[in-house]
Amino acid sequence: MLLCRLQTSLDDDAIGVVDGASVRLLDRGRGPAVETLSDILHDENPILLVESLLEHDLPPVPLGDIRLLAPVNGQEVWAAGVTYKRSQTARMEESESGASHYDRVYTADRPELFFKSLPERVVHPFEPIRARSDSKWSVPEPELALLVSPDLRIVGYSVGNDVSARDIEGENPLYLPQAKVYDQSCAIGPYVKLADQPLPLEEITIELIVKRDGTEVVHDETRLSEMARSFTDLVAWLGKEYALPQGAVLLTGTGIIPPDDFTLQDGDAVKISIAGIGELINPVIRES
Ligand code: DO4
Ligand code: MG
Repeated sequence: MLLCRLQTSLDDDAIGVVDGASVRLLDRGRGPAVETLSDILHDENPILLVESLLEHDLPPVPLGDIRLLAPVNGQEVWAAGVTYKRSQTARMEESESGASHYDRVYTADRPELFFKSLPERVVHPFEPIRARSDSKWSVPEPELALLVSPDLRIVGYSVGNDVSARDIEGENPLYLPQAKVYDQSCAIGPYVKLADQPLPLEEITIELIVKRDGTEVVHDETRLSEMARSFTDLVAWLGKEYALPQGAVLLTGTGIIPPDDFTLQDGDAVKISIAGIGELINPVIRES
């Protein structure tokens, strides 16, 4: 089941179930206290809850008639790094001083985890992500996003973009927060696939396409099975000594690195697709 957060002419923060090219709206007034999408995700039985709230009398709303919002209600957004071999190699190449850190963290027991975004700063689907004006080498990082409940269950999956300034990160590992956390550097959505069954990692591809003036300038893909760490391990480390009363979104790292001569430019369009989970599309702005 795919859920979404959306804005309609009647409701600023509605919840829907994706049904082909339409959305079936939920009536939050019908059942137990449900205010937000997180209330459903964090429930013991989200599918049963959704079924009890479905508006059977209303016709489905075409996706083209609504504004889809990032499926984040109050969760902090964290990210894991160097979880794919491809990412380890790229970081070691980009950072003379930090190469050994990236090498070691790939195989260490403790993963690299960093804070990425406050929930209210997450960029919605189709809204602009940004390349930092003081970076000459900025890239999208297409990542599977885990929706994590306060009691550390993985309750859903979405698509995330950990937009990053590779030159700033490469200059000095201590600049990582500036390379990763700035206005419009984190996009998530549009849907949440409920984690009611394990994902068939071998079969699920993550694809990145960047278009410039209508022409593809980056097109690459990887598989979730290429990831060197398990989702449960990453979540356990995140919640080890850190309470998450609102739950969290955890980006699981990138396995796609655009060619070294590529940098995001104003007007680019970034599309990240994860099979069975959704397509996250954002235009790029870069102010000089
Ligand atoms: O340490 C650098 C960040 C790594 C990262 O964001 C990734 O591998 O996705
Ligand atoms: Mg990343």
